[in-house]
Amino acid sequence: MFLGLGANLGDPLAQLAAAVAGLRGAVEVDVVSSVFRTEPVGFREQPDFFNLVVAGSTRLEPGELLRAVQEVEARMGRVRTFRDAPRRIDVDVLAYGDLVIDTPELTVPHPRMAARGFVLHPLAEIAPDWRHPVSGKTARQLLAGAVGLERVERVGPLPGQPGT
Ligand code: PH2
Ligand code: MG
Ligand code: MG
Repeated sequence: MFLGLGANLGDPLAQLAAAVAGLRGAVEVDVVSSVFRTEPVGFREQPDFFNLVVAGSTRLEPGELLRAVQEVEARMGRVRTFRDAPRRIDVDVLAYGDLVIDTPELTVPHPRMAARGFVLHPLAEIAPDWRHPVSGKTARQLLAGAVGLERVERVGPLPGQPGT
């Protein structure tokens, strides 16, 4: 299972670290990617984001996992205003094994992940051979084939995490 994390308000690196810590319990975190500084996609008049991807496993069903990550967001003071608004923390379920889910609450794999550098760069770093269950393409292939991605710059390991 892969989660995508992002933050662009407050102290993004500290919030990413706090969110990864906050996931433990719900999620067994196996690998944390480097942090990438990324240009905002969608609503562009906002600060750069800091993004990373977590690989892990969980005993929670997908819907339960979604609620667990939303609880982490809420505990960290996420305020929902408008779509793509700046935020202290965002935790998205990117993929859950080979499952393909499309319900009003949750779409897995994340419908826009193959077009987002802020997902593909960290994902290809930690799981280059992971295959998208719908397209059959690996993370490495998705990244190589994506055109017109936003600006993405690797910052380094998340503070407090072993380096990658
Ligand atoms: N998240 C969004 C919209 N746009 N852009 C970047 N660079 N990083 C994000 O995490 C991000 C975004 C909606 O969740
Ligand atoms: Mg998001
Ligand atoms: Mg989200």
